[in-house]
Amino acid sequence: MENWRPSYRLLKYSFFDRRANLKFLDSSRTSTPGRAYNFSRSCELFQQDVCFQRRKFSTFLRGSGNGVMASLQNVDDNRCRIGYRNFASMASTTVRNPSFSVINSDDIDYFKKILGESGVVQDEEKLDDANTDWMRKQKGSSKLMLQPKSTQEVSQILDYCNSRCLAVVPQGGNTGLVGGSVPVFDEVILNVRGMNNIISFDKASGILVCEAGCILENLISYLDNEGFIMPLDLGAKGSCQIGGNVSTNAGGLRLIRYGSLHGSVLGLEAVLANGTVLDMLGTLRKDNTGYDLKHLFIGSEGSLGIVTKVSILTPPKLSSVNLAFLACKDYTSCQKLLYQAKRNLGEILSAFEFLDINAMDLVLKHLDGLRDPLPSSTHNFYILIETTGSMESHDKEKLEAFLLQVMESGLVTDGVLSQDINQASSFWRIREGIPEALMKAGAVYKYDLSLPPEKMYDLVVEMRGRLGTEANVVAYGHLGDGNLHLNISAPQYNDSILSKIEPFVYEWTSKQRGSISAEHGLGLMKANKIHYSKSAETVKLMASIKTLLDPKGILNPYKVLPTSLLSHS
Ligand code: FAD
Ligand code: 2HG
Ligand code: ZN
Repeated sequence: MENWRPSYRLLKYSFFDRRANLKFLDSSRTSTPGRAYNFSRSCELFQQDVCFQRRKFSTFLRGSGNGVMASLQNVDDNRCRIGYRNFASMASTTVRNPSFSVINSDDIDYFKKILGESGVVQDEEKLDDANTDWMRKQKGSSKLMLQPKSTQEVSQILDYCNSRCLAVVPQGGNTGLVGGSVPVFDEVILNVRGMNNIISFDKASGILVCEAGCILENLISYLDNEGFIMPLDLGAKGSCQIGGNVSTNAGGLRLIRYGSLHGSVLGLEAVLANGTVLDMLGTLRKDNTGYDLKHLFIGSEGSLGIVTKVSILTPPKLSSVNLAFLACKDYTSCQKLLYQAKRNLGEILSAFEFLDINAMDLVLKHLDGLRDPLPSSTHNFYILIETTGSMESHDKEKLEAFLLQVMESGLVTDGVLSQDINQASSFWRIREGIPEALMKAGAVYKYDLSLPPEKMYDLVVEMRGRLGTEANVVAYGHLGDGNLHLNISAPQYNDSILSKIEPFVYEWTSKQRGSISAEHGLGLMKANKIHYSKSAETVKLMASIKTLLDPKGILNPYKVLPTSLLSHS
């Protein structure tokens, strides 16, 4: 108990407090609710960092001859071969589907006719951004981005692309981490960012209906004013779109409390490859009339249709939020702590995140303005526990009793309770800043695994043994959901490191009947790895569904499924 700091008063960051604080931090934004009370400011810094990072990376990687970018070689007019160095899980070679047409001036004229000049983007700088993924591992060579403003326009675009056999990449905020949101070759980029209206919000039921291009953080702000929250929250909230979230079935920091989007999304509207609009935009909690087809579009990463509208159940905003930053000496203690937290905190537990010492060191080294919340000694593991409830005294009593118990039993060796909004924000920044810190550290091999929690850290230890001093193995993630983010950081990408990681990491995961993609999807990077987590029969059925809905394969080609299984390949 000696390390515990009783002087820290429990955090009571009511939503009023957060708004007030926000004004103080950034008067241009009036509300950024939920845990993300100060994200407006950090988000702006973050965006600048990313831009800077992009410039830095492109110079470094492209110029070094050691780059991860694809090099496109013309084979003939219609056929190109993309030659990837086999870095970080990408298909070693992907061949452009020769049945796809190449965009011509008649196509551009047609798109301008239906979308107007502003909906047809050919500007090089904008295209360069849209062609490059967040991790700067994939780069396409699209010459065209379309920005429709209505479902009807999306339908017209797809009808036309299908008849012309033009391949299309749906893109949202382009924050995906598996290379799914950018073209592989010259696919047309379709971004629904112009479709960003809230259609309705019913305060009685908490059901929000909105267009797919709404930025997640804007929805969070809107709902905060109405006394509600979004059931999902993630570090990329300032850029990602709800359509992208639904299409990836994004998990994030609240899944432990509110479940996956398969539960919260009540309905959606999607446009199929041939332009057919599927109206499945129900707002009912219960509807067992036939197959629930909306689920096909949740998590199919733009390979079956473009999501244009979403209906989502949002939980009420609760006034009492507490955040504890705790240290554990070993991984077994982290697991036991989770077990106890689920039992003792019960319905008020709203996040249970973990990071190991390597993740903590990386964040403190690469992100400005962050301090170790538990500086008195070093710790092997850190846990963030958030509680959210409706009665402050009750929540406080519960949390204090829980913390006393886990300190006394030795499960937790040190800890602080956030005492104000800024402190809570800096705790979250440590956890949410890890992907950004990894990008700053150099090359990163990223794995997003679902594993039995009791086995999870064995993989990390084995990986360290395999890699020795060649790379830094960093582990963190959504422990409460059994989701490990295993990141391997090195000064540069190289084949020796990769050969020690793969296929070992996939085989290990498969042996545990785990998933090789817990929440980020398969995209381009893992399309050919699906068999590690799904049976041959299941993958075959997926391929039949893809062929049924998109017979020419124009939607997000080369992604999600092995191309060899698709009849149009
Ligand atoms: P994009 O990246 O643009 O696209 C992702 C995929 O969806 C692509 O395959 C694309 O083709 C498809 N798509 C996009 N919009 C549509 C549409 N309207 N219709 C059909 N298909 C579409 N993910 C998590 O699950 N949990 C996290 O905690 C998390 N944290 C992150 C933190 C950081 C810092 C970053 C950079 C990423 C994080 N991600 C996380 C990954 C990413 O943010 C999510 O996958 C997010 O849902 C992607 O949304 P987006 O709008 O950026 O989509
Ligand atoms: C997170 O939880 C994201 O921070 C990103 O899902 C994970 O960078 C990663 O591996
Ligand atoms: Zn995550």
